[in-house]
Amino acid sequence: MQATVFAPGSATLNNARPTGTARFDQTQTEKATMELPKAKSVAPAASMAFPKQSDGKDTPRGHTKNASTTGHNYEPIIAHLDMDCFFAQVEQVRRPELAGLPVVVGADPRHGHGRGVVCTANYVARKFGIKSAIPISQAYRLCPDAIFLPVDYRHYSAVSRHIFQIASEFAKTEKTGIDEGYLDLSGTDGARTIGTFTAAEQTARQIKAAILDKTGLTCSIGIAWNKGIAKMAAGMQKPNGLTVVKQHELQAKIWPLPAEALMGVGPQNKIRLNHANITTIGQIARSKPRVLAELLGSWGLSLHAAAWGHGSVQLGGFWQPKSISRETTFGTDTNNWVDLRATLDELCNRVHSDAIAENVWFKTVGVKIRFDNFETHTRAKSIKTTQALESVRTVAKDSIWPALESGRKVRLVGVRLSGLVDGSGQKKLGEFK
Ligand code: DCP
Ligand code: MG
Repeated sequence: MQATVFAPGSATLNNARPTGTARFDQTQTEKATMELPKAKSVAPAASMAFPKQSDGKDTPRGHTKNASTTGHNYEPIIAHLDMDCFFAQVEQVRRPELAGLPVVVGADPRHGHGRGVVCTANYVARKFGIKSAIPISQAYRLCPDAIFLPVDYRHYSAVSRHIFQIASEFAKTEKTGIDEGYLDLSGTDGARTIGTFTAAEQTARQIKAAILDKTGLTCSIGIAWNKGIAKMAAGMQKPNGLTVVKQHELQAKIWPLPAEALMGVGPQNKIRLNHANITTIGQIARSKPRVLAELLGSWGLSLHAAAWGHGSVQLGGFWQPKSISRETTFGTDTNNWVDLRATLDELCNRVHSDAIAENVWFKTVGVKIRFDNFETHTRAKSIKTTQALESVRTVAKDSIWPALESGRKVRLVGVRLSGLVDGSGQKKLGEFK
């Protein structure tokens, strides 16, 4: 089988968002990005659930052995839901003929010479070593026979909204990303008392079944006593998993995991911890808080608490992206103003469509330009909060023009909308300051 690249003519692609001029698709790679709000801190906060400790000496300094400080008379039970290989799976649903084939969603590989990255790959493609964020050219080398598809962010957003609408019929939800969020499966004081892990597991099964029934998509759900542990649990049995971790299983199921599996341990912290011979969550838990503080500052103390199973149980409001951006890498670096202008207009159209799809208004329009030597400039301008395409185009053009005057060759241009305001219930311009 030859590599199939953006295969035309299928019902699927008819549903896809318009991809602009033929030239754009054939010669350029595009990346759509949504910046998520920062992950909530795992530091001990007003609302915490404390695990039961097996003995007093294991209780970390400064923490009590009380079950809950939420003020409710039930134990918090939190689930984390994460869709399986989300973009790829959505594509497979609308193109059933892809079943069983390796599918990669991301930039155009252009027979191994494409210049963007992989957004995601289905589990068949992952067996070849393809994963999110690797260069598309590398993905092509790993599996030239894979089906490579462009990103249809608008469609994935619509499916995402549908999924959380379904989930919210069962429980309070907090969407934290396009394909993930938390559910509160705790007991309630009212008629719909749940309250046990067994009941929570049943509800999670019903949610998984409803999502599958209504969208054809599978997800993985983790259930635990706080958000951080629930998120780890969700990742333990992917795809289509349902994993319950109870307080008494902290040491058996969570402590053996690598340090970086703990929310808040990023690449830098991982390196620092590894240098101190701390490689597992259990080793973080067993480390002296003073040692962690010396290594990572006050964040070390937060990680120590998290490793002992302390974490937030409070669900926040609805997820809203902080910014929406689109950028294009030219197939060949160019200083042709007509090409640059056409691409910029196309990016404005797309980023604007994304904002409409997300139902957000925006206050700031930014542009990004990368020259052939990788020198990168960004510029942003704030305007009156709006949803107008014309404003995006005008500000983008005015902002990028000074950088183009030099006549230097350009590798990449991008447009970004930020200062986003939820549009639901806010129909009149005058309502925005
Ligand atoms: N995504 C992206 N670029 C990345 C990572 C992710 O565009 N570097 C997009 C594509 C994913 C979606 O976000 O489908 C959700 O991200 P996840 O990390 O949840 O990854 P998947 O859902 O694809 O796979 P998994 O089954 O591991 O959750
Ligand atoms: Mg996912």
